[in-house]
Amino acid sequence: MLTLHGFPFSNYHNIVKHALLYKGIPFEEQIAYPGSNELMAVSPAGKAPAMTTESGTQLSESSVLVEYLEDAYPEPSLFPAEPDAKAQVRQLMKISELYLELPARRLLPALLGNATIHDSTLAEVRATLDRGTRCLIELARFSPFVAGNELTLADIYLRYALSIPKMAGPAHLEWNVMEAVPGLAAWDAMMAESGISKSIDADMRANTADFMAHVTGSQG
Ligand SMILES: N[C@@H](CCC(=O)N[C@@H](CS)C(=O)NCC(=O)O)C(=O)O
Repeated sequence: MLTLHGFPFSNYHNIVKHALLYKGIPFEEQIAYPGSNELMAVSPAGKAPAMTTESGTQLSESSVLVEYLEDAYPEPSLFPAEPDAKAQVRQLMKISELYLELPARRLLPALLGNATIHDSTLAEVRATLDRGTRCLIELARFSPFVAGNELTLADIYLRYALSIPKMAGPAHLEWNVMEAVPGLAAWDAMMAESGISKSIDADMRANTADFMAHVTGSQG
């Protein structure tokens, strides 16, 4: 059986877990935290998530993992068949990661601990988030899904890419992504209603204490 290595508090882990659950692929979830020997053994960069395929191949990087799932388990598909539409979904996935998730992630030390973030960093983060926001306003359709009338990987990527901006914006930037993009809040509420989202969110909440203990332990 396929194994997903990582931890349920991780938004990147949850991108892959959501795709696995949507496709109905049987998998085992192996809890492994960054910095642990378990994760280093399967992920050369030591990042979550990683995957051991049914044939025993070890892979990492969430976008690689979800593309692998599409290739190995094509139905139900999370991409449109038509090449231009498929590229537009990939474009939204990339934008979600590069211009929303990654800049906001720079504020994690302040969100998870009590680190002070320099004003110049806050300004850089905000500038990149504004870029991501402009992209979403231009590209996201919310009709009702991000790329049209079918759920795609663009929805799954955006849902979990927004986890940190949703917290970091109001807490550190006097900015709220949910208000900045018309249609985003209603789409987010719709996404949260799915059974898969609810089970992932419940697993995430259940993992919070263990993850925080791991973070505190590895810092102390
Ligand atoms: N580009 C990676 C990012 C994964 C990532 O940053 N995962 C976090 C957990 S949410 C992690 O493992 N952080 C530990 C580290 O950066 O050392 C992916 O798409 O899988």
